[in-house]
Amino acid sequence: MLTIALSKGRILEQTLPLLKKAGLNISSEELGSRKLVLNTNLDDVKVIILRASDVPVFVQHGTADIGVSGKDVLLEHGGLGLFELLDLKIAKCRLMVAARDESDLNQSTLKIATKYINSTKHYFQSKGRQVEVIKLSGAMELAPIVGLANCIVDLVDTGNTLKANGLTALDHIYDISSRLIVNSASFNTKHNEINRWIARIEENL
Ligand code: PRT
Ligand code: MG
Repeated sequence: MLTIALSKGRILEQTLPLLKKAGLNISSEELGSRKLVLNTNLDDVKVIILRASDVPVFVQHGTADIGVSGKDVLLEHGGLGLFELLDLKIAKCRLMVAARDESDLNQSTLKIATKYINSTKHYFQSKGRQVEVIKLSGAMELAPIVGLANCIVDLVDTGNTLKANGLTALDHIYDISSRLIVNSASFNTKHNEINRWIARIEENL
């Protein structure tokens, strides 16, 4: 039995075509249901649907053998107990620093609102900057507007969300794409099966 963890949203949407090309299908009835454990065309493969940030947690603990996670999520998770084996080059975006304008960054101690605590601390430490990081789980764009923070660190794709909230992307931290991750114990015990899937996915990327 092989369990694959995916998150609902763009990762599910963009991973399904890759799995299909590799020979794994999920029926539209399964996808349209509210089930969190989905059957596939293969008796020995199932797919579980999780919150994006929980995918590496399930893979770390071996509840899922394989998962697909954004590099943003993996940088926060830390990668314990799992291997990152393939860049699927889907769900691409950039992790950026954004503020109303450049002058908002001229603070001796910069207040930053983000859900990406580790990446943010690491980036500003490497720049030798003193920061206070405020952890939020969403609607980061609001923080500079209401004076909770001087700037934010968030994912940017088209830039429309920043623009709609009067913010500008100022510094680029990391190029993000989704990665195929594998539980390190599963990679040993199910080596042939997992390698076969990885090869099939890779040749269709
Ligand atoms: O459960 P949760 O809500 O936390 O996650 P989710 O439901 O969004 O999960 P899912 O499966 O959709 O995947 C999220 C992953 O997609 C992230 O971890 C990234 O790796 C990747 N990704 C790629 C993005 C974006 N692009 C993106 N633009 N995730 C989020 N956004 C958000 C961003 O946070 C901002 O609010 O979109 C907004 C910006 O978009 P633009 O186009 O206006 O710039
Ligand atoms: Mg979402």
